[in-house]
Amino acid sequence: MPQQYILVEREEPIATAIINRPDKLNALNWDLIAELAAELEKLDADDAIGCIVLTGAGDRAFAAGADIAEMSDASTMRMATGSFENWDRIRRIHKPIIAAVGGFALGGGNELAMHADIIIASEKAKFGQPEIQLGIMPGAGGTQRLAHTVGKYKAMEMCLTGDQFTAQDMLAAGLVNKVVPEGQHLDAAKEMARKIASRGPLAARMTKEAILMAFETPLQVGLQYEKRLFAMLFSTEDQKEGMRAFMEKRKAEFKGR
Ligand code: CO8
Repeated sequence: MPQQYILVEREEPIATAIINRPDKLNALNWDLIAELAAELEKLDADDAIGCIVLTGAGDRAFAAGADIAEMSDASTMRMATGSFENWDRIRRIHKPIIAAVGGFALGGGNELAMHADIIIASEKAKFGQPEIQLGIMPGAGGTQRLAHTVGKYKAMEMCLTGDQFTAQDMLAAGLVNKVVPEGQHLDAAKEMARKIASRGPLAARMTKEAILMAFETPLQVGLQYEKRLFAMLFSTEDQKEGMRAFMEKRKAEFKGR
């Protein structure tokens, strides 16, 4: 597929994937999501990249939702089959993803931000699930991830009113990690990405896997899962290097092995 909607900027050991459809407030059409999944998978397989930043082009939007024009005449079967496969590919990315949100993150845009592992927002960012105003409801995980993240009551308010919420609201609700002044969200996300990328890549991958598992399992099962991943890390060179570096009072040099 020729690259059209997603720009990738590499600044090893991090990379930034930019949703590049600013004239439509980065509305997510099917081809765009397919391209995003493909680009993220390439970065996921790239040993030179330790953390991925995901952002939207322009200063108005991360993404203002799924493309309403494209969906308006869609059949039930079109929506039920195929349309979620590429979202699922994004869910399965192993490397940490930081969403840098500078403007609207609405509907599918908010759901995409919730496919990331950390969300950094500009004070101008606006979050919401406006689907109900279109006579539909969230379909790419919004009801579930919001209920897990902000709790039943805020999730109900967001999805039932369709209102927009400020970055400060979402910080208080636990959806956003950090709010920064207008225009600084990308730099702040990159700064955190560089920090994460400087840590052991295998440990980062397993940490992400273990935390996401907390949403899938009862506590005892999750604790067993964590213990296994924890023990597995003792078979890596990175663990030996990390602990040796601590004792030798120097910075560890991780190799992802
Ligand atoms: N889809 C398509 N086009 C859009 C979208 C969108 N979601 N959002 C904005 N645009 C377009 C506008 O049509 C407009 O295009 P044009 O200039 O050609 O007319 C351009 O972007 C600029 O937008 P506005 O002129 O509307 O800008 P405003 O500043 O007046 O308003 C808003 C900004 C408030 C963000 C407004 O654009 C808006 O309400 N957008 C729609 C928000 C929304 O309802 N999002 C939810 C969509 S439904 C959804 O996401 C379901 C997810 C299901 C996922 C599963 C899929 C398989």
